[in-house]
Amino acid sequence: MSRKNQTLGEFIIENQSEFKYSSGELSKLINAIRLAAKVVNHEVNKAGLVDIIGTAGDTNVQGEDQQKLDVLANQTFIQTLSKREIVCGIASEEEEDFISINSLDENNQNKYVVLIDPLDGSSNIDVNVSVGTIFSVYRRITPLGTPVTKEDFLQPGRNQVAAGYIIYGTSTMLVYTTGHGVNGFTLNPAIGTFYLSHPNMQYPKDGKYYSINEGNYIHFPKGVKSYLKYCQMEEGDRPYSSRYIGSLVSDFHRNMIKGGIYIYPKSSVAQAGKLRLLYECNPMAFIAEQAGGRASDGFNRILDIEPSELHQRVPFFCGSYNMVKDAERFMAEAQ
Ligand code: P6P
Repeated sequence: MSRKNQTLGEFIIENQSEFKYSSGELSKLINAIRLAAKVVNHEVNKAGLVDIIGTAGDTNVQGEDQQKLDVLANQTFIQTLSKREIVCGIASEEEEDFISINSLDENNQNKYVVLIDPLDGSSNIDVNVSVGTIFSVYRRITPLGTPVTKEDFLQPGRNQVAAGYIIYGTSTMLVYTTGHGVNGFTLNPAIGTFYLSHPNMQYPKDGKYYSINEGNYIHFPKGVKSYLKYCQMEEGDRPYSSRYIGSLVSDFHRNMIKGGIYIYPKSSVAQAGKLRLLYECNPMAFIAEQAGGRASDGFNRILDIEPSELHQRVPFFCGSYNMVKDAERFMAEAQ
């Protein structure tokens, strides 16, 4: 049961019964995410005022310049989650390997692992464009009380028990699912409380926006080129509009509200695309499907991909169900 303007805390309590096999830990986990989101939101919103703009003078495991806020967001989510005796492991875009949280303690009964992209789109921070945090939650598959292993993280996306994102935009929102639909909560910064503003979010089956970096057009596979020409053709309800913010969370969020498709395909310069399966594509795919949308690599359902590496990349087609189906048709025809 959800009521507009319910607080996130009230919503979690009232929907606790939906969390199968959980005696409250998953609720505590979402509450920990909520707290970390408020801390990061505070830092992101004052980034222009203090010396936390710009690079931290280091690169992450991806070889990307770490922004100071990347480091801060990463540390905030890891510390907040670690302190609460809920998770036995965390994997992050900003960390080369996964982090074990007390899992060497044979009495460790913490059954969840979390994978995060602590600040996606962070290269947009210094130009004041929305950025986001993405999280994905699984139940560990190795026995409680034993050390957490990479196997606990390399699960297919269909095993997720929760996933969500925080978008630090014109307003800050927390959008998440536990497998029972998607709900969006907007932060009232004056009192630091998230309120249910978007109950039961639904991806429109069709849309008019396509989000892709057309600067890479010459490197795209034939099927993507054909689909883009279809989007731009004067016919029926087309041409569509191109909207590409360069921030996955922002493009995804707009498309989920207004209808649209986001594509980051493989190309001759990015053989597996750019986005990471475990902490970007899987959580966003879980949310998309829970909202009636669709997510694939152009051919196969994202949530059925069997992971092999922590930071592996996959091509990503995600959004309005019928638009993704159209794109997949062009990809198949080009085979
Ligand atoms: P490009 C941000 O770095 C990100 O991971 C997504 O948030 C965004 O959609 C994409 O990469 C932008 O990549 O190559 O178009 O600049």
